[in-house]
Amino acid sequence: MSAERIDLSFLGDRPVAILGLGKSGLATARALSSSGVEVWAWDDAADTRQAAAGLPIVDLAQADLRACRLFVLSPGIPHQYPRPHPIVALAQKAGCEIVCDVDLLARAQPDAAYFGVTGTNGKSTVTSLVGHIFSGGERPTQLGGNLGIPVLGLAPLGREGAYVLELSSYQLELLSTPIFTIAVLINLGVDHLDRHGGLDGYVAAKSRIFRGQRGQDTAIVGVDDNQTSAIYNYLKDQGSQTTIPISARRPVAGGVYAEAGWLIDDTGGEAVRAVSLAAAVNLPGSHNAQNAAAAYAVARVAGTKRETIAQRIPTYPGLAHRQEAIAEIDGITFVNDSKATNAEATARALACYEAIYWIAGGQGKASGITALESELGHIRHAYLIGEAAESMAAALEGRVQVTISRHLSTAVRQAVEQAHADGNSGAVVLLSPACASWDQFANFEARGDAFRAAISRLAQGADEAST
Ligand code: UMA
Repeated sequence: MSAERIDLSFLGDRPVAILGLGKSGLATARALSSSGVEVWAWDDAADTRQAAAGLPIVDLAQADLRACRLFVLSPGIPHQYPRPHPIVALAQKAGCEIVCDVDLLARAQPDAAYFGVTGTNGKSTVTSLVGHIFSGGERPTQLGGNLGIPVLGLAPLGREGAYVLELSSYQLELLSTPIFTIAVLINLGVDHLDRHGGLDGYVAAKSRIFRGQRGQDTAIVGVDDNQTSAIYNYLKDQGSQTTIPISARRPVAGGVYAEAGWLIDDTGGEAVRAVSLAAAVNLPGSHNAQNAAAAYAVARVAGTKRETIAQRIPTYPGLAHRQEAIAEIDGITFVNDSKATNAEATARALACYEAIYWIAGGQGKASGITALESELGHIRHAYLIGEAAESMAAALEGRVQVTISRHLSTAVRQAVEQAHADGNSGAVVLLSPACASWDQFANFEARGDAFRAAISRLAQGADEAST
C-alpha cells in the first residue's frame, strides 16, 4: 500500500455505496473516505462489519439507493448469475450505476497507461513477470487487481506511469470503462461457469478486456486453445487494434512463441531468438513458456529493449503458491501450487514432475478434473481432501492409487510416509488442488500457508530425529 492514495474527490457530494468489505471493498472505502467522499459500506458478514472499524456502516438493504452517486460491487459478489445478490437487485431497480474498483481507478487516473492481463490460468505470473521486467525503474509501474493487491490501494501515477492489472472474469464483467492500451488474453479453459451463466458468458466476460481498443492499442492473444484462437482471428479480421499472437507450441507469424528452449520474437517481421527459456528456472513447463511469451510481448509493445527483457526474464523469482518449491527434505521435494484452483492449472503442474505424490481436492468445480486426465501417468498416489474428495476418488478409480485424507496435514503426513516406503528418490509432494479452497480455508493463500506450516513441522521433526 502506498502512503499517497488515489484521489476520488471528483465523485462529489453524493454518497457512494460499497457492497463487500473484503480486500477490494476495504481499499475502496478507504480511498473514498480519504478523498472526502461519503461512504455507505456494507458486508453481509457481521464479523467483517465489526472488523471494518471506523467505516460508516449502512444497511444497504434498507437504504434509499437512489441517493447514491455510484454503487461499488466487490468482484466476488454476483450481479447477474446464478442470481443477483438481493442488494444488487435493489441497486439495479434504483437505477444506480454499478461499477467495480477498477472503474474508479480508471476515472481517477485517466492519463496513466493501463496494461491488462486476463486468461483462465497464468495471469498472476504474466502480471508479476511484466512487473519484474519493468523493475529497472525505466517507467513508474504499479501492479494489482486479482493478483491480490486491490487497485485502489495502488499509488497515483499520472501521465508517466503504467498500471499493470490482473483482471478476473468477475472484474471484467463489471468494468464499464475501456482502458487497456495493451490487453492480454493468455488462454481460456473452463472456470466460473456458474457466475457467467455458462461458457459463452465466461468467454464474453474475458473478451471485454479488448473493449474500446483502437488503432494504437494492442491485443496480445494466446492461440494455443480453440477459444482464444477464435478470438484472435476475430480481432485480426476486425482490425480495430494491432494483434500479436503468442504460442508455447508452434511458430506464429508476427508473434512471440517458444521453440527449442527459446522465446522467438517474430513481431518485427524476422524471427529472432530473444530469450533463453532454459535459463528461466522459476518458469518451468510449457505453460510458463506461454506466460513468458505474453509478458515479453507486453514489454516489447511498451517499448522495453529486447536485451533488457532477455536479461530480466531469467531472474524472475516466481510467485508464492504457484509451483513454489518450498523445501527438500530427505530427498523429497515439496511444491506448493495452491493457486491451481481448476483442473487445467493442475494439469500444467503435473506435467512438470515425475513420481508425484499429489494432494488435491477442496471445493470442486463444475468442470471436474477431466482436463488433467492426460497427466495422470505422472502420479504415484493421490491424497484427497475437502468436499470434492469422494467425487475425485470416483473419477480417478482404477487409474491412480487414491487415499481419502480429508485434511491437508493428514495428506502431507501420508504422502511423505508413502514416498519413503516407495524408496523414491526424486519424489515430489505436490499440493495442486484443482479445486477452490473455500470449503476448508479462507482462500488459496491460507491453504498454501497451511501446507508450508505442515512441512515446516515435518522439517523440525526431521531435525529433532537427526540430533
Ligand atoms: N460478501 C458479502 N455478500 C456476499 C458474498 C460476499 O457481503 O453475498 C462479502 C464477504 O463477506 C467478504 C467480501 O464480500 O467480506 C469478499 O469480497 P470478494 O469476494 O470480492 O473478495 P475480496 O477480498 O474483495 O477480493 C477480491 C477478489 N476476490 C474475488 O474475486 C472472489 C480477489 O481475487 C482479489 O485479489 C481482490 O479482490 C483484490 O483485487 C481472488 C480470487 O479468488 C484471488 N479471484 C478469483 C480467481 O482468481 O479465480 C476470481
